[in-house]
Amino acid sequence: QYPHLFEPLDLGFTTLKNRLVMGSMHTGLEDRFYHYGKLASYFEARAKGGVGLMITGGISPNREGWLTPLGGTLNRRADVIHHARVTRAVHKHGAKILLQILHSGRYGYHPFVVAPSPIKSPISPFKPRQMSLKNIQATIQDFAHTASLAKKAGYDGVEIMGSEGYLINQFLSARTNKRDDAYGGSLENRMRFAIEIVQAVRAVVGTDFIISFRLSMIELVEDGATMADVISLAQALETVGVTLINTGIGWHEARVPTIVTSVPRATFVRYTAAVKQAVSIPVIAANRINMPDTAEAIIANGQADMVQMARPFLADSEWANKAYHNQANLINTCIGCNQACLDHTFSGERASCLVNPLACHESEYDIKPAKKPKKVIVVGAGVAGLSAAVTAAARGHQVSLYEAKPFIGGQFNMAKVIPGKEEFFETIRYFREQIATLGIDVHLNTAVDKGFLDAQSADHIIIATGVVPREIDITGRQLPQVMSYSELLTGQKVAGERVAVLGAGGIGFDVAEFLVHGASVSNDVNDANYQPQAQTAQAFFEQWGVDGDANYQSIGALRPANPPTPARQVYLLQRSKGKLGKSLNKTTGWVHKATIKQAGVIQMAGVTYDKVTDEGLWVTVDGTSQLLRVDTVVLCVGQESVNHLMPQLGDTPKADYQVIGGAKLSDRLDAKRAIREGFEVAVHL
Ligand code: MDE
Ligand code: FAD
Ligand code: SF4
Repeated sequence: QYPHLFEPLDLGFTTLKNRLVMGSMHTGLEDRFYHYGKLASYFEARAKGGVGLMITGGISPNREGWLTPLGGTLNRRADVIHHARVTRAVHKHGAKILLQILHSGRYGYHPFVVAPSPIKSPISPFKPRQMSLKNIQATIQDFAHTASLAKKAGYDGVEIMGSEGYLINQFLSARTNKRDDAYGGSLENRMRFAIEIVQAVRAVVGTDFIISFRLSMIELVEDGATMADVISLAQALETVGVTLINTGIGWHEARVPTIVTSVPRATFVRYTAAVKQAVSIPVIAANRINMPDTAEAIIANGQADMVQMARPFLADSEWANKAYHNQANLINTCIGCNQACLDHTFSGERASCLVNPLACHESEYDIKPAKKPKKVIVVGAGVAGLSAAVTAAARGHQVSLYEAKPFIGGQFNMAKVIPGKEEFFETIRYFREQIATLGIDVHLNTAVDKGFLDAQSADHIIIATGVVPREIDITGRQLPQVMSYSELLTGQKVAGERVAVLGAGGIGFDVAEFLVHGASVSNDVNDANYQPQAQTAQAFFEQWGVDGDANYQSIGALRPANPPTPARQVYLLQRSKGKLGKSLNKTTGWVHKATIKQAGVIQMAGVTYDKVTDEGLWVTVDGTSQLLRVDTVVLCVGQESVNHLMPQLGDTPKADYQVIGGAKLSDRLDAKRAIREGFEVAVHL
């Protein structure tokens, strides 16, 4: 079904078995050599899963280029042996692998940072030292040295990280390069560092070694490149012997979302397509591509020669094999949440995946078929219960799943109706397909009670009954205009024109976005055939101020933003003092904060909620009582665990009981923990 994706690509001196590239992801395992066994298992799983070409996380050519203190390097012969474990594991399965060489420049989190000019980045506390000419030459040689060691370690090539605002990008851009020597000033001078690195690398690795260059197709920062600049660089790179041009989109400090879930699928491919027109070497498209239909269309339409996906291969190591065997419906789709991957990377934790807790822990869980299949009952088909049920059934246990509602998915059914979170639907689809494939015995519309469970002859009972919205004791709660987030997001109640949202955690922000967007909940929202409607690329460009012309002449591809007119006036309130949104996730929180700011949401902190009357909501702020004239109040004030099915002290249960997900603990609940707990309980049955 995906003929273009699985057509080999002949590079002259070597052939890639298909058009799928697993993009570079810093997992945290590459920084310590005692983790290279785990790193090899992680790559091997994806090579076995059918990916043609893989790229390692960024490895610095020297100490100055570290992302974090004592980051991974490949600059001593002694390092080669560790890297060779990775390349051997990948080659066993016919895949190829490139080492990414990444010098962080001013993005490094350590005191040795350097840059073309001594200008601090807005997202790093360290001011860089300006590189001297001698330092530049030495750094070029360090790239070449690392590339030569990469060849010795068995890599099929290297990728030179020239995008995302790292050192090479800092040289390329007038934003960060204020030099007046041969490496600054004109475009030709700013390109010199990149070109000399490629030349030096090519000189040491010979002609039969892949050099991929990750090129910033759009920078999305002030003083950034135009498409004409990008094409000039692409053509110069081709001339000096680059084999593949890979796509980078935006700098880390850009204030336009580039990979989060609310970015519509394949939005940025048009820019890669423009570069492809201008060069004759293969180009790779990237960013928010997560399913085979999208990937196939990119190649079939001639927009790129290969498609890079990074997080989708974390989410499902068998992605490529499933696509090849026409089983796209069984793919565990990356939902673009960043919660267990990029958020972990930016906070120094090992990466994993929200929908696949096995990712980057392949050698630490022993998922074997059960020696003696057991009878397992799972109560609750939210993501915790689904994860437990599917993992247990995959191991050969006999699983019965009971769900009170007429559909599976629990709270994910509310998440998926938030504008920009449509991908959450894919997780429900994945579990639905797994249930069918594994033959799990599902009982919908079945709220079980203690008596029912006591009467069963199960070995294990897993309680995954989740959470319900917390109530607060406020005068006026019984009024029809006061509703829980659950009543709003399931369509039981509809908001008016002026709305106060009480509580500014993740759900409060989501609800505020739902309200300003004017989203509604359709009748077919829980049908198996429901198809969520994501934002169009055009609307996304308007909202965030991006020049959608593939041959853009706007500097950095930025234009004045034109966000949509909000559908309602919304107040977002929190009881604690300080800025709203502190609990939001690291790499996505700023997108939510920016969205509600664009929509004119009035944010108030340090608020006491007094009462709701027909006039509106009475609050006290800084000791002063005031009336917010709203016609609707939505409560997003936390959640309570539903755990009454667990045995109490004095009970003598016949089965072994376990509790997971929201039912276990509602405090700081997220799907990452819920899915992991479901997985872990089932692995150990
Ligand atoms: P923050 O709280 O968002 O910002 C801090 C303050 O700075 C202000 N700010 C700015 N002001 C002016 N102009 C700007 N451009 C600008 N940018 C930020 C903010 O407003 C804020 O001020 P305040 O509002 O509080 O007054 O920043 P943070 O420091 O908490 O974190 C920032 C992040 C790095 C998380 C971030 O910005 C990130 O979310 N950006 C998007 C990243 C992204 O999605 N990139 C694309 C894909 S990732 C990729 O391709 C490569 C990833 C490299 C990884 S892995 C390497 C490869 O293998 C490297 C991991 C590095 C570990 C150290
Ligand atoms: P639930 O989802 O609550 O599922 C419990 C299930 O058990 C329900 O289907 C319920 O009907 C069933 N049940 C209860 N009692 C019984 C019974 N007696 N018999 C049978 N069945 C029963 N998390 C993230 O990580 N990232 C996000 O971006 C995110 N966004 C969210 C946005 C919104 C709007 C909401 C509401 C939640 C969001 N979450 C997010 C939270 C995430 O959805 C929850 O963490 C997760 O769903 C909890 O899973 P669970 O299985 O423990 O519980
Ligand atoms: Fe994708 Fe979220 Fe998994 Fe990261 S954690 S790979 S974004 S699903």
